[in-house]
Amino acid sequence: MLSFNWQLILITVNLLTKFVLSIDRLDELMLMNLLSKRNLLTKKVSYNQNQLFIFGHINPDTDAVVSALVFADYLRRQKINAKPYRLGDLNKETKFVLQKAGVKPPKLLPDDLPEGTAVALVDHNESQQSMVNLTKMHVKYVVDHHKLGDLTTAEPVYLRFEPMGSTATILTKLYRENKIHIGKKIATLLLSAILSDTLQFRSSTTTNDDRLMLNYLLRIAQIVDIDSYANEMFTAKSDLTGYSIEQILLLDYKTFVFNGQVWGIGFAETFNSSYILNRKDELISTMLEEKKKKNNITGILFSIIDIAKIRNFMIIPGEPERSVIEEAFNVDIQNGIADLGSRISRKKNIVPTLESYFKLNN
Ligand SMILES: [Mn+2]
Repeated sequence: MLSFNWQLILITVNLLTKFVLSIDRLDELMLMNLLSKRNLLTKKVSYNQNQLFIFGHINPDTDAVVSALVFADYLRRQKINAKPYRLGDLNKETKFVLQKAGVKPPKLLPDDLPEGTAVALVDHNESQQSMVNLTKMHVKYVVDHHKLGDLTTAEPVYLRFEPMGSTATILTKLYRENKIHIGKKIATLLLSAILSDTLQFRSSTTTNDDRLMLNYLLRIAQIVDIDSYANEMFTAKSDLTGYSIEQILLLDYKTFVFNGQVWGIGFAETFNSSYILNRKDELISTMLEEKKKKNNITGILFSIIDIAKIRNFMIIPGEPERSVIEEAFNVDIQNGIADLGSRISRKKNIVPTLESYFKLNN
């Protein structure tokens, strides 16, 4: 009834406006204002505003998506009205994992969350890598394994940070510490995210806890051949057919602030490094375009991680990237490629080195 009355009132207001307009050339701005107010009143909200919104970083990877799904489960089991979301399209590895676990992907985060909405961040904490209006939200929880960034809160907050190989490892520990049962679906999700983030323990970010939690989860998930399961995951991730070069650049792309400069660093972890290396020239022009498009970016880098060889080939589009990478990592750059050897972790081998380089060259 109420909404029907509102409709009537709005239609009347609208007609009146048109009448007034016809006799008095009412300012166009005022009409626009009225129309936009009508939109606000009649727009249906597709979510419960009293719930907690949980999400991982933009350009989500398997750990970001899984952590949102699993942390929502963990909180719901404690009667907290939590719901998982994602901040972008799923990559092919994540699609494979969700299918294996028999879990539906989380929905895209609505872009009209009102100020003060309760949110939980998983697998990230820097505003650069989060939803657009993060600073206007009420951050209630953060579970993460990255360096601490620019996060500040107005109220006390639940924080769980540990330098583990994946956020999924920390979440597994949370379940176990609180004696919450982990079922087969959740176990499959968690172990896949551990494998994904550590590249099945090839990455130097791997800790003993990652191995312990993975072994614990394997029994629940009843996965017998972990090597072939990991290979299937990485093969799915390596399949870049159907993506444009721009999509490949942005598939696993994060921006960081060094000394007030924004730097973008894309990653592609793949069994098939030659596929991307062969398209280096296209990639470089796309990187330069991206830099022009987002005019606040000082430098842009793209690493091709060969999962089998454990090797990082970084594509250098020009200056200032060339001199920064040469000096920071003490490497030679040939044909626009810096061979960074076994430094395959962005968070452990690339970002900290750049951070200290910029600190010294302030
Ligand atoms: Mn992660």
